[in-house]
Amino acid sequence: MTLVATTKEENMDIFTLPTLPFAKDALEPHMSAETFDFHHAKHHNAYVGKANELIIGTGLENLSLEEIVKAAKTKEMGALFNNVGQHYNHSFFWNCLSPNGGGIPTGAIADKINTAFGSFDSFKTEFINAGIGQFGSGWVWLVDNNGTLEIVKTANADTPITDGMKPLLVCDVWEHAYYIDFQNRRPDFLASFLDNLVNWEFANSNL
Ligand code: MN3
Repeated sequence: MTLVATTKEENMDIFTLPTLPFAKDALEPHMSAETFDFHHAKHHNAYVGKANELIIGTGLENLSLEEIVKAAKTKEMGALFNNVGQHYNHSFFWNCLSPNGGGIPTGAIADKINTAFGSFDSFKTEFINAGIGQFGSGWVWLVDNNGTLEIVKTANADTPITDGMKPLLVCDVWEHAYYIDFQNRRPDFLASFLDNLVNWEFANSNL
């Protein structure tokens, strides 16, 4: 067997897997290091790798990630959209988690949530129910839709940025997000996300 030196040039990738903004065991026991070994290092990494293959020759290579997501949707480039959409959504999601997160929001988002949903408890119920109600794989979001805060759910790789909404917060409700820690108990995962993990500081920074 002969080992052949690779001619593949390094550092040519358009997309790179972002480093987690915390240690992979920092969210335990609510989200385990094993979950991150699969969810970040395998699932997200696979979307990044596939996106790097599919972007070649599209003419979109020099756009920003958000612009590529929108262009792939408009041009109905389904395979590229699925992978760049998932790259965008996951990159956003990691920032929505914090070892010091969870509980009642503070800052400007707290007021906006009270205005839009009546109370934090109503928001919480509506967010969890939207996550439970997303049939199959997808995402539940808190968005700014033309100045009004709304909860929206998207299927598979879909993302509210293609509908002109500004994401403030997201929770991944694909099974791979919670199966290791919660098995089939998606409602418990969503409640734990809001009680223990949600990064309100990041949500505030997106306003
Ligand atoms: Mn995921």
